[in-house]
Amino acid sequence: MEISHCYRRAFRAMGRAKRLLAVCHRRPDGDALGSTAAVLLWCRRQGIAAKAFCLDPIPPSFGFLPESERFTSDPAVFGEGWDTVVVLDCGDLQRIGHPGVAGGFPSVGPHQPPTVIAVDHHCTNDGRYADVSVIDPQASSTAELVLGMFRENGVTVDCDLATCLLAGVAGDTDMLTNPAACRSAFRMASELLSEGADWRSAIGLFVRNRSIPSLRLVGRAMARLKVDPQTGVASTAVFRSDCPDGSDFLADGLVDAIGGAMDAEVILVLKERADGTVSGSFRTVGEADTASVAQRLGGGGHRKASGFTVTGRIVEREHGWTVEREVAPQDH
Ligand SMILES: [Mn+2]
Repeated sequence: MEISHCYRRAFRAMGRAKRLLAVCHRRPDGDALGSTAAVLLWCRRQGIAAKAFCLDPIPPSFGFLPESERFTSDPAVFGEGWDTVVVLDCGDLQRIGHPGVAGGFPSVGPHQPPTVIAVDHHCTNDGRYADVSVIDPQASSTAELVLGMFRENGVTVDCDLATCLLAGVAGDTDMLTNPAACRSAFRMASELLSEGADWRSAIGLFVRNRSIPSLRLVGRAMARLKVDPQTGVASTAVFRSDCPDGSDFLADGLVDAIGGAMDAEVILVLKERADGTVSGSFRTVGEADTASVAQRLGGGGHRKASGFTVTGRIVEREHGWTVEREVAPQDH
């Protein structure tokens, strides 16, 4: 289906909403938060009652985003009778991180499931969880698709909306430097800047965003880098003992900090997480399709940037760090 047709269908469905819940993935990034905040802003203008759900609280550095006060991390919000749910930047419903909605969203009345709209650019998204979807893996960011939908339907992009969408495209393209930074991303950033986007907030966020403890952690992780001469995979690991405050936040974005390595085909960062799982993040500027590897491990993402979470432990080998998965005991 042509993308402009998807834009019109999704926008019509949003326009019919009386109560709209916008949902993005857990461990949110600029794209998840920016595109979700943009939908909330539009709802406010239309007089549609709206909230947003993100399982993890918005990091303080994103506090500049308009509408951030309308985000909640309380799953009870799903029970508040939404006729429309817009799922943003989620390849599948598991990415939301709340098991209660992994199979779908609660009905408004006894026989009235909400209309589910997906807006996403993950190549692993088959759109099956949505009634209406705008999915384009060629798009730099979900924010680019939200902007496309607004433009197609004549929505005026003011400076607040532009700030949200700039945070999205800047986040997913590492400020227009990574392989997702296609021509349309540059064009979009330029348009948003001329609409008055607050670029100091939206871009400053990605350059001056590490505390001293976080920099120390990055240093330790970089010192552990190992490169496999056969595959060109450079890998490293972060352990719980590296996170003195016990949170996962210090290691956020580490894979992008290492992504500048010019002598590695693929970067892999493994992290022991506070909940006992191990997560992995891949980046590449080469031809490798990291999404398919991540998908085999139950994750997903893009060809050049993807991730997964498994139960297991991190193991050091001669040429790299790997994860040894724990096999669940069989039921008898
Ligand atoms: Mn994204």
